[in-house]
Amino acid sequence: MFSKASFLCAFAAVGYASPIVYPRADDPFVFTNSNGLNFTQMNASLPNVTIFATGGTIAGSSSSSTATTGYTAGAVGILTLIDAVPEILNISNVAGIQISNVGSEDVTSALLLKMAKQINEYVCNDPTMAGAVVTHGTDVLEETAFFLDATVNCGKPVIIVGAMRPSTAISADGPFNLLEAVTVAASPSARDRGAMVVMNDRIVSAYYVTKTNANTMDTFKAVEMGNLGELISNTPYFFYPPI
Ligand code: DAS
Repeated sequence: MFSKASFLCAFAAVGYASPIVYPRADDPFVFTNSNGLNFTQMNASLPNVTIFATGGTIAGSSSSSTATTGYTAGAVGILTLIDAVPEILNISNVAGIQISNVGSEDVTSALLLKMAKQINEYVCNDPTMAGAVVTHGTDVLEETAFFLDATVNCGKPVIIVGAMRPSTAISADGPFNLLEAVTVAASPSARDRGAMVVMNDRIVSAYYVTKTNANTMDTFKAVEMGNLGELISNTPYFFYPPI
């Protein structure tokens, strides 16, 4: 594990073009950092992001590709979510932590505290980490986002993301949402803005965000100035500077 990492670091250090590695076949991890987080690649020229997976529809599964209700939430693991979006590895080195795999109706206070504690420990306190992504069920996503906004003690982006269609649906929104979430978490322009919800091309303040519709993909909205920006072709554009 470390030998591959050393190889990649040495490769980068001598100034070759940055290696992009897709270690899909037998060994999904190429690098373990000092906190014990396993990364699916380590490209020295890219920022590092940790994805905390908690479950929800983004990790949901159904026997029907057209079912957007009645599926099992929290059925698919974090590595499968990452594997579905190899484009993530052009943006960031990602480490995945499976913190739970439940529908968000089963997110407890203990689980919330665990999320905040781990994000503070593994992301805020680690100078090599750019930001955090939390994959989450949408039903209480805004409550978790608000909680993390209040309890994560650093200016690094904390992005909460979910999906309205399970991973098995035609045009599942989870993979693109996850790519956008990692992109914002890795972006310096996202610093010092508190926690944010990134879904359906929108970047929304955790303080203001609300789920407005039980079924549609454009459900997360905000009043007043809570709509912070949007992504176009996976590039984040913020409407205002951070304050
Ligand atoms: N039951 C929902 C949840 O986990 C499904 C979803 O993610 O939208 O919140």
